[in-house]
Amino acid sequence: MVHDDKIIAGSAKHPIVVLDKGQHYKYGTAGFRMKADLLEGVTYRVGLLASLRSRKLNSQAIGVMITASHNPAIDNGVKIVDPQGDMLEQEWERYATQLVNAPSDAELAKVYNTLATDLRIDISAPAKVVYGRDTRPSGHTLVTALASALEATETEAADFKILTTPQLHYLVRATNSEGTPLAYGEVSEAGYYNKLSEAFVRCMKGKKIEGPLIVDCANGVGGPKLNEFLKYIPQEKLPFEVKVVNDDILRPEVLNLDSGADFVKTKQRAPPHPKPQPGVRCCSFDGDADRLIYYWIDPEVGFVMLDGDRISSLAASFIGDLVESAGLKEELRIGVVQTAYANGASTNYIRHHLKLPVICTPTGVKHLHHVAQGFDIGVYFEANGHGTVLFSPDAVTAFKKTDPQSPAQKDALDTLAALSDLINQTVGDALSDMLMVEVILAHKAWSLRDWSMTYSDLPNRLVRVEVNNKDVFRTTDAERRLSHPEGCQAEIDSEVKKFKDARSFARASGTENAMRVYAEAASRSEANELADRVAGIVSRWGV
Ligand code: 16G
Ligand code: MG
Repeated sequence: MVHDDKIIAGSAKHPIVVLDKGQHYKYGTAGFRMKADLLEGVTYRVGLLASLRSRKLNSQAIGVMITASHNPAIDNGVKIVDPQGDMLEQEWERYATQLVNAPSDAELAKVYNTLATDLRIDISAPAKVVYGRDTRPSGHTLVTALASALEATETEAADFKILTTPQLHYLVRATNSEGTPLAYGEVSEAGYYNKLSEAFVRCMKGKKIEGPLIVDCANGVGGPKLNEFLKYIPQEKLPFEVKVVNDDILRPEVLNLDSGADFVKTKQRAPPHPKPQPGVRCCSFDGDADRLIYYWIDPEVGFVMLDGDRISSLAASFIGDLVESAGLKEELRIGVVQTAYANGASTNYIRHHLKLPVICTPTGVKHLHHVAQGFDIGVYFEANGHGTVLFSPDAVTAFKKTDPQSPAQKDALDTLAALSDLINQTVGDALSDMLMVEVILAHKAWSLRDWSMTYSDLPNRLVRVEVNNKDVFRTTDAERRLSHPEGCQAEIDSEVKKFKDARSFARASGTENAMRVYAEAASRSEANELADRVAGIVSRWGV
């Protein structure tokens, strides 16, 4: 077939590492992610798939991002981004897995051709792939392998070099919408900064906010990108000082080390360096800047964290009020999407206080994103700080076309329109989310303490349980219950009943070989006790 010889020759230059018997590569929730030295051949093959996907979708540009997010520096990862900037369609994860596991160069060409035939893809049609990578040194080799696959398949390539993950998602959407009425923004990194800074200034409306903001960038790609972004905001329009810390990208070994959103969320404490001053507003990005967590050191109670659930309820409350002031409450449906990990207190607050519908989905951004698209305004966040707010085309039109009857209504409509430009519409974006939070705090004249007072989190605990075979565990009801092994859930239920305001669930991790158990209850000791008991049940059933 058309590309066979070139594909085979390229694959020989970027060979796949054959895994031990019984093991295979799998396109998971975060694409392929593992030790970087296993990824050269994988990335080459992902390039082949991206070219097929572009050809399948009328030659629209497909994105490829090379990053391992919050993982240690020796890891890397590669994932595919669909034309609108969302995650690869689930059906295609299977094809990625098939292509990557082809045992030889010749087999690879065969799988490629079979996919092209079965999916009715015209492999002589034009194809385009845009790509970027984070700051990991291994990214060089992987980008070379990717470029080689694009060359072998005669695919037009746009290398955007070092980027945050959400910037790459932005660029994919911007590329495909260029010149259309739905143009998303200029197709360049500068275009991304221009869009955000302009929208931020429109949202802020000259409002002030007390005190500096410390941003921990996990020594990842977010550091240089945030520093770059700050140059785009006129000094007098930035109503607070931003201090960027942990932005050392020259020493790869410090990437995600004792810093970043994942560290803060899982360890439930502030990064040790630089030591945060009591009372100062702080936030952390993760290694590829698609997660955000806020926190501060309270002089009385110590560390206080404001995670994805808090950002979600803050955004839902602010946007809900604006929609009401804009006179669009009857017209636009607002909803919040969470996973089973969302603290029960946040779900209660959103349902009963904000009076907004809440939908629970399985873990993984693609699930939340998809459900959020069903609303006119869909707020979705995972507790770990990944999330965004999606505005439907109808909502954006209503913000722009509604004729205001009062200055207050005009003000609300303008702020909503500006927010829809500020908030990344493709994927969770730490930089854009941080600007959104700052806008909301400025409008409400809130400190982090004010924000934290909206509700009290239920004490909770998350444990990781090693089992022999996590595949025997299957979930239902958005991962809140186990359907298999039969009988296991009944045991969990009978433990949960013994505790006040308690909830617990177990699910197999999608990113490592382990089970995760979450428990929450009225007191810390009860949450701990319940988590231990459920972990015990899971470990007995997992042998
Ligand atoms: C991936 C997901 C993240 C999820 C995490 C759960 C994306 C882009 N990332 O990192 O959303 O929270 O997996 O990990 O979807 P787990 O399955 O190991 O608990
Ligand atoms: Mg990340």
